[in-house]
Amino acid sequence: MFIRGGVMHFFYWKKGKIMAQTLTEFDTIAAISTPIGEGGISIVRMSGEDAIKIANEVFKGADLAKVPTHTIHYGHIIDPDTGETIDEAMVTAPKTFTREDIVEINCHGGIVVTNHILQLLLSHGARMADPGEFTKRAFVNGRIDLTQAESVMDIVRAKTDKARQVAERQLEGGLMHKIHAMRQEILDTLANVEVNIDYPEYDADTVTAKQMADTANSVIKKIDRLLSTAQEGKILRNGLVTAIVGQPNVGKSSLLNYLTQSDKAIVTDVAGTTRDTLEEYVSVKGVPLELIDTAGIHHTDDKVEKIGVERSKKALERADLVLLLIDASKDLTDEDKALIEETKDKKRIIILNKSDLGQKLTVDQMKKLTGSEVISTSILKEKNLDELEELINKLFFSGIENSNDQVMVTNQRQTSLLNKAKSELQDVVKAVNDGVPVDIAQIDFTGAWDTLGEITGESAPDELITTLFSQFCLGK
Ligand SMILES: Nc1nc2c(ncn2[C@@H]2O[C@H](COP(=O)(O)OP(=O)(O)OP(=O)(O)O)[C@@H](O)[C@H]2O)c(=O)[nH]1
Ligand SMILES: [Mg+2]
Repeated sequence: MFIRGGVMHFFYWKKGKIMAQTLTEFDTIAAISTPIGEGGISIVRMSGEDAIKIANEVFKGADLAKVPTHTIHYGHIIDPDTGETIDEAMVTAPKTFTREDIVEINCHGGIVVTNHILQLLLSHGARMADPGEFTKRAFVNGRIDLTQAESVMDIVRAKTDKARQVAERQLEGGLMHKIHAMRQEILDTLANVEVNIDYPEYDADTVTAKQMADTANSVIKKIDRLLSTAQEGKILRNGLVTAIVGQPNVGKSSLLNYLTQSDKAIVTDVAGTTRDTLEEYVSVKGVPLELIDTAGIHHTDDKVEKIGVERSKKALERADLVLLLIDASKDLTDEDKALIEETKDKKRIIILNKSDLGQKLTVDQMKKLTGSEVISTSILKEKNLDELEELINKLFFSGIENSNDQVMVTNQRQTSLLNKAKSELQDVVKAVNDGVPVDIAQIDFTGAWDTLGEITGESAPDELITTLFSQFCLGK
């Protein structure tokens, strides 16, 4: 028996198989699930064994212990100690997401009202929930796996529709099923290996070894397919870090303002207007960008500007995509050339701006010089900007826009575990090729099975689970 996150797991033997049974012993948790502020309604949520009992003590309208599941009931929240009516409310009491009794109190949206109701629940036996604890319970109760729990967070944080779609697919279990299938493949082979180790008279060592290597290769292929989505998955989830760089006064801040449809950045004809980096999230034709407007990168003795230039360089290092602006109405300066050189290993688009003032540099010349994507624009006259957006989209999402059923790996945790499993399987293949005894090669094979299980949470360590859920927002 062991205890994990308030849950007791028992193991026992049945028909020669090890069985696990989980006994949950949960206290009742409560939190405000809607953002704190003024709004039409707010929801205070409670989950756990005593949820219905506690709710019945403060809710007058219906006996929540007797109502059918998935129904909503009108009534009042009343402080039983003072008899004071706190608010009108609609209350649901279904068995839902967490697989335990959940009560959701829909009250008027307002900081004081919601806090008062929450305090009432806490004083009647509920405990304040930790961030992500509702979702954690759904996981611990076996209602969802870790990839699905992660997708809940991704849906909440999705910055574009595409990111939401990918997360929804993960919530439906897309990634989980793929991982399960791979684990099953390994497990089936392992079962065969066990049989052969138990009956060495079959002398099936070579057959078994080959089987193990074949399965390893087959799973490696599947892992590779998933890993190939990781870069795009990361971008969808976090946004493509995009640095707008160039000499002072070329129109960087004007571009940020155009793409964000705002006037967040100060634009003037004074060179050196932007002194600090400015970050904004924006969706450009479905591509989520974390746009960074930077101070013009050039040589300066000004103390403040110098710090700004340093920050611009840091943004440049961090960038997945660089939008390098050059004033096309002037000759290329040495500082332009230095920036072209500095960004040559990055994914970039060179923007020849101020085309309305005449063009000393043509797109073709620049393409020849740099081998990069080049586009000519006038941000002031809004010329060719739609084409620029198309180009950004094309550069990153040529593959995935059409692949609606695609399962993607969306976070670093999943990616690094897939890489680990892959390397364990590669070790298996190598061991088999080197003629290492089957029971030794089997160690890495079992290791890969375990590592894949960490992705879904079947073999994830406790600390990881705690850390993961603590990143959630309160009430989720
Ligand atoms: N003619 C013309 N002017 C432009 C164009 N794009 C921007 N400008 C003007 O150029 C000036 C500088 O624009 P900003 O957007 O502040 O340039 P910046 O690169 O952010 O400048 P710093 O912050 O000083 O590095 C402003 O007066 C803009 O209106 C363009 O395409 N054509
Ligand atoms: Mg600027």
